[in-house]
Amino acid sequence: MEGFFYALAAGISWKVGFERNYSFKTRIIMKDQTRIIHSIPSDPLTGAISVPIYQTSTFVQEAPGVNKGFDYSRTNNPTRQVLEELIAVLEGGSHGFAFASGLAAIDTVVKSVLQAGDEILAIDDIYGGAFRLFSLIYSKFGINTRFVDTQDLELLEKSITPATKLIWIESPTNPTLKISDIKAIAGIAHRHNVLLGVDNTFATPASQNPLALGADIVIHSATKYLGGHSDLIAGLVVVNTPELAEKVKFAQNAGGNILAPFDSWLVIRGIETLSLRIKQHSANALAVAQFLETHPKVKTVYYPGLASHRNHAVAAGQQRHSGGMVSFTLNNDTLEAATKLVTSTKYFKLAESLGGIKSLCCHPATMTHKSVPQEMRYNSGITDSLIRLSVGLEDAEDLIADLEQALK
Ligand code: P1T
Repeated sequence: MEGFFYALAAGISWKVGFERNYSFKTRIIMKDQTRIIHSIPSDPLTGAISVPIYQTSTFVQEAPGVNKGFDYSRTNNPTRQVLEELIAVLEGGSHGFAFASGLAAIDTVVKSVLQAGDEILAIDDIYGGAFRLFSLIYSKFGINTRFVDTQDLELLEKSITPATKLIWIESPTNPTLKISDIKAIAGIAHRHNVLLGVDNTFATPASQNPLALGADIVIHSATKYLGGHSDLIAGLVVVNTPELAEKVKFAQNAGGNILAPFDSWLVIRGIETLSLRIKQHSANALAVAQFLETHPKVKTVYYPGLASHRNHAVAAGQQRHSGGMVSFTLNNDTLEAATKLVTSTKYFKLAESLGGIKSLCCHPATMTHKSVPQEMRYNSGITDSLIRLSVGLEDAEDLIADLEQALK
């Protein structure tokens, strides 16, 4: 994918003395992988090609308030700053922020922009942990959430009330891969003076840039594709106005849910290969989805790259790759049949999480989405036999053979 890009404007702001310098914006054209790799700066002090890990809690000051741009690592840390500037560049936003987990990122956004009496309108098919946070925690503080199918734009607009201050979507969703029209929803949100937040975890910035489609806030569980190797927990937020950035920065520092220097470094390293991995995850997932679609024991396959997907055209319009996640149900729509399958695969390891090199499978009804009430689960398509695959980077033929033997 070729795109315009403001040359390293944020990416190499990490200069001697760590001053921020956004003054040299040059509009050049780069392809995705070049853009990603060269948004990661080498160390201006030593020339180290790998970003140094500043494993320090505090920074020596010359006099009170006179420092090199850093005073305490909760407030800011040079390694975390590189990651924050990097994700801002990749998402085309003005400011990025790194957190201890994806849920910490969502939590900080909500605390930044909402207050008691406000309401969130969230997509009905949503990661179980986000559902739990929205419905069981914020309700204690006077912030209510209603869940609607945001694929239906008319329904979404009708559901907005004067209290609605934030529309929250995932696209694709976890786990039934629903696709919402981000541009259209941004239009609706802004007509009603509501912010739009997009959880871009499944698509990643290598495939989709919600801010360019009109969203106000993007979050990531960087635990997944950005980290890419199933070896860390992290979350990221990107906004594109100084006003929102100030609010998120304040809440990040006040709440202290920050990402540690070593984990920031791991995410940076993961991002180096993001574009390459997303291409291969997508190619493998398409092959797996096409195989499942023709299998007699499979009832429905959910994958945005299939022409049979309800919003295949919308996905093609806003994503550059279809992604590595595939979900499917069985004709024998029972917990027993699903359990048998997810315990019979050899390469698809049964585990929560997704987005790593190794393929994973998961049974949302009893694992990641256990906290979603059964009726809501059924309504959003999470039936008893729904199985979610995080298609990894093994050879697609082996993954298909693995599913074939497990389906037997
Ligand atoms: O696990 P954490 O880094 O806190 O991220 C939470 C989160 C947020 N958004 C989406 C779309 C997610 O999928 C997740 C985490 N999901 C899993 C752990 C899972 O297996 O689905």
